[in-house]
Order: sequence, then C-alpha cells, then structure tokens
Amino acid sequence: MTLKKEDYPIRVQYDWEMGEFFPKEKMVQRKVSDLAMMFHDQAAVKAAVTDSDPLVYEIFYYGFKTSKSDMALGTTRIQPGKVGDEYYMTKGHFHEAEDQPEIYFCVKGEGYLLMETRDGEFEAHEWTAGTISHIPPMWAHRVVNTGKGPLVFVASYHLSAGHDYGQIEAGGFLKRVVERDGKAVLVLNEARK
Ligand code: M6P
Ligand code: ZN
Repeated sequence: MTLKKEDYPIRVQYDWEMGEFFPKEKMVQRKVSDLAMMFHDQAAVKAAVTDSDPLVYEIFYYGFKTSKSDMALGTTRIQPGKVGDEYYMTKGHFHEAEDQPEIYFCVKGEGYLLMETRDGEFEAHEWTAGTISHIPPMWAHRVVNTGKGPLVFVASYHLSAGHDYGQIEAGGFLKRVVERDGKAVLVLNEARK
C-alpha cells in the first residue's frame, strides 16, 4: 500500500522553559474580555478590561492528522492572576463528541482541574508539576492557576472531540476557586443554585 504524505511519522519538540512546542500550527490568546462572563465579580471584570485587558492564557495546537486518525496536542499557558478574588482559569468545555476523553499533563505551576458531568457530579484534582489527569468522556473540564507563576499543561485528545462551551458559558462550573485569607479555596457557584 502506498502511504500518503500525511501518513508518515512526525515529531515536535517541547521547550520546558517556555512551556511550548515547536513547530506549532496555531496559537489562540484569551484575555479577560474573552472570558468576561466566566468571572463572578463583574465590576472587577469591567475594571480589568477598561484598564489593560490582561492576557489570561494562550493555547498552542498541533493536529496530527493522517488519512485514518486525528490526534491533537495542545499546550496551554495560564498566567498567574485574579479577577476580583477569582483565580485566572480556562473557559472550560464539554466535548461535542460524547465518547471522547482527554489527557491533561501539568508540566509547570500549581492549581486545580475542575471536572463535572451534566448530571451534577463534580470532581477537582489538585495539580502540581507532574500531575497527569485522565478526563473521561462526558466530563467538562477547566484548569485554574492558583500559583504565583504561570501554570502550563499539555493536552492530548482527538480533534474530532470538538468543544462545547454552551453550558459553561451560561452558568460556569458548580464550584469556583477563589482566594480567602491568602489561600485558594473551592466555593459553591451561586449562579448554579
Ligand atoms: C487544552 C485542550 C484544548 C482547549 C484548551 C483550553 O489545550 O483541552 O482543546 O482548547 O485546553 O481550554 P478551553 O478551550 O476550555 O479554553
Ligand atoms: Zn477537552
């Protein structure tokens, strides 16, 4: 059988210092304004956006597409910071394809991986550099940076998994991660009651 060009093995190189791999196909940046509806303190959102609209996180992608498969690699770098008392975090999403899991590998920093199902099951994994979490199908996932430096994680999934942001955009996760007396704590999200 003659292989097509895309069916040959390829590699990318991870830079541990930068928390990025090269080459990368695509980069997406999300600022406070892109996540405005995700934070509970809307006055703090408005102040941050009016001031400098800071960068919250960047995602770098590589899609390993062959004629028979569609693995994807992502690396996400979340800056340290808060909006009001709520730590910087990813938007969070369900997968469109309900049979699709994902692996997240925390390579730098500290924080939480929040996960929940549409039936109201909730789990949080505390993360330090080296933690690897398996996110089963049907669990929404969001990463929160509670550290003083960037939190970087690598994601492996199928491109066909897709992103479904609808429910999270509408109401967020069941719990939020906020600072209380200098510590990161999980509190119930009032908007979901
Ligand atoms: C990981 C993967 C990506 C995702 C990104 C940021 O790299 O899960 O698919 O896009 O994290 O998460 P979100 O899309 O929720 O902002
Ligand atoms: Zn995902």
